[in-house]
Amino acid sequence: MASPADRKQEQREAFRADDPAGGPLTTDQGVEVDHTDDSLAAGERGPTLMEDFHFREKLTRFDHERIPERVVHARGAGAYGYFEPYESCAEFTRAAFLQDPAVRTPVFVRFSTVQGPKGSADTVRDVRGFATKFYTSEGNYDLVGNNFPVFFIQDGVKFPDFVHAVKPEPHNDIPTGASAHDTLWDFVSLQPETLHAIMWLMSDRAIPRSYRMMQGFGVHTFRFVNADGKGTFVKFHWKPRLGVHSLVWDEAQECQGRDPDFNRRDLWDAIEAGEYPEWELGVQLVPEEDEFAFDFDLLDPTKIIPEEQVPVRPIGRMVLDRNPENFFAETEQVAFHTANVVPGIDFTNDPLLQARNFSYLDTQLIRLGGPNFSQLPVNRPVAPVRNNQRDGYHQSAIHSGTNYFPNSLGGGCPAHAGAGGSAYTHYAERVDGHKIRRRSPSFQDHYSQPAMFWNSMADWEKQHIVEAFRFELGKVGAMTVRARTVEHLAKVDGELAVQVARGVGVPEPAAAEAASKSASPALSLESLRGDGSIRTRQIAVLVTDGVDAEQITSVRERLAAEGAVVEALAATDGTITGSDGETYTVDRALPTVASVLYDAVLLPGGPVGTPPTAADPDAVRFVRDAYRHGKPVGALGSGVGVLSALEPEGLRLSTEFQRVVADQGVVTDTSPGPASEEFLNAFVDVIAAHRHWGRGPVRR
Ligand code: HDD
Repeated sequence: MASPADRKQEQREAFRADDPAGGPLTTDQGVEVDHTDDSLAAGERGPTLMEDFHFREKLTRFDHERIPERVVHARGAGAYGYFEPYESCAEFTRAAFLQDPAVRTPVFVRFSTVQGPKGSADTVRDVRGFATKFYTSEGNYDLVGNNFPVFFIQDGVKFPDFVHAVKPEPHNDIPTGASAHDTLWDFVSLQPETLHAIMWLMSDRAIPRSYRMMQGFGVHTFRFVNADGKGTFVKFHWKPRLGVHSLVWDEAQECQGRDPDFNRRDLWDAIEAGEYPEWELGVQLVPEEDEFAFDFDLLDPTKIIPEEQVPVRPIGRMVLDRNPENFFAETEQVAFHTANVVPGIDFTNDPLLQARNFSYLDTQLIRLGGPNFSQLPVNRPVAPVRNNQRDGYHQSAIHSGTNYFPNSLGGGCPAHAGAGGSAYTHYAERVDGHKIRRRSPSFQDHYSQPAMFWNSMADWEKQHIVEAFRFELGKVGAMTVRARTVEHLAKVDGELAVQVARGVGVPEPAAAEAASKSASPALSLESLRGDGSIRTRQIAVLVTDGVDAEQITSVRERLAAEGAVVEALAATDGTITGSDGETYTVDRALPTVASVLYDAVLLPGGPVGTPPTAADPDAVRFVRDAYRHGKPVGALGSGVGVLSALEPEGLRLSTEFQRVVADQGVVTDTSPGPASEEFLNAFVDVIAAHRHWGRGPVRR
């Protein structure tokens, strides 16, 4: 098998359609074109001539540039990287890529939103797709997951209904990228199996800070099969090294305007900067004998196995270290398929998974215009492909020899691999039953796990969930739909239902007990802080002429050493003059950015008594927004004055020199001069914590 480096080079070459050495413009036939600024005309002011084959070819090619966008997950961002196992998983699976820690398997990952079209904004409230193609030595393996561990429906036959309901409404194609509309909630209120995924959708998981800071889940229970043919149920988990972090709804909405590409820009920039995102792959393993040991059905994709019940065992790590060369060729044309499995990984009878195993191949046939999409560089396996499948649109292989089996004229090739060797062998599960169109009774409990999710949330997470329900249902015109949804919530948790009912103007349901008292602490964002580092966090330093240069330098050096990205923002681009008389470069002008694009803000001081940025309304708004969104705020010297001018309710600020005060994620020190070690440590700590809840209001 080619090394990852060779593979990278090979892929690069494959994409590089242009002559790498450069050269003059040509037609698609390689005929040189003198220039492409004027079409061929009969006289200087005469009509364009049909004879102009370059003009016709150029326009025709342009007219055909678009392919249908994905019916769901249309908007995405992708990257290449590699996967390496920590140790051999031979006890559970014979999959070659899970055997040897010394073997790196190349991967391509595509992250996506679900509802919105290709040009929609990134920070909408939605599920995020997390699809990984492993180019293994035994063929391609696709783990096509999401950042939620559960799905909205239990049987794929309902997928078109669910997608029609969540997509923009059919009469006016509104809303774009959003779930807050009548048809989705009508469906939800009539289909309680959606409730568990809906709880996730209303949580902060649905507005990730970064693709690099979200979990991924295979969702279904799959099956590992070892070399002896023994099966083990398995659920897949991706855990980000940087921890799981989210936006708050208000900023997510503002981000849609400030930077609709917020998440994909973040992924791209991090990889370009050499800050390669990393996830650990973990598995929950359930012996076959324990298939019925749970109070839910393992085949039901609306259920999780609580991590406290079956711990997640880390088996390897994935690093994304290369951006695509061409968005269309790679990210758009990549074709995932749940049925792309390798020996050692098999399916279960989860009815949603079975449906997916049909749908993905089917959709690529129309989306990519024919059956030969596996030949596209991004889809091409590194394992050799030999079969008698032939022809079709866009065939780019030149096959020779016979095209049938058995044959003698072709030497019997390609020969059968034969059972038992390296060939894929379907797990010999015993199946028998009557043909029925009916949901299993073991799939009927729709309330216990949504209740468990709710019970597992910290108070601030619960608060955000209530606010999300109020927002979403508040956008629903049909009061009957609002009321019906609240009735279902009452079966999840009485307090949740009452809180939502109060916000959306429907009768409060009678107080009810939670459907389940159980909790899974692993579900709370509080337990998903990752490595606790501040790597790649974006820190804004608000500067102006006269700013205390020593302060900026001391903070910049420390934060950069911790891997954070520090940017100096001023009223205008160019340079500012520091208190030391030196000029400093401004990274961005305040009117071109906003607080929602940063993770934290620092207000350095100026000459004693002058809060240097207080006079700039953009700067004041920046700080106010950062504060309202729970972001870390640091202020030094007279910079503290900007904060105190906002009169933050109940917040303690430093009032005397040499005194660092850290309160609710706000770290202040009124001392002039370089930041003290104590200040820097406290500021790094509050940035690592990401957000700080429970702050009182500030003056608007
Ligand atoms: Fe799906 C795309 C994930 C249920 C049918 N799905 C798609 C993508 C992801 C998922 C990440 C985007 C892949 C990419 O980046 O190209 N889908 C899921 C998960 C599901 C799920 C985690 C539930 C556990 N999907 C699901 C069902 C069906 C589909 C039940 C149909 C029966 N999904 C599709 C599709 C898409 C797709 C229509 C659209 C574009 C594509 O496949 O390539 O076939």
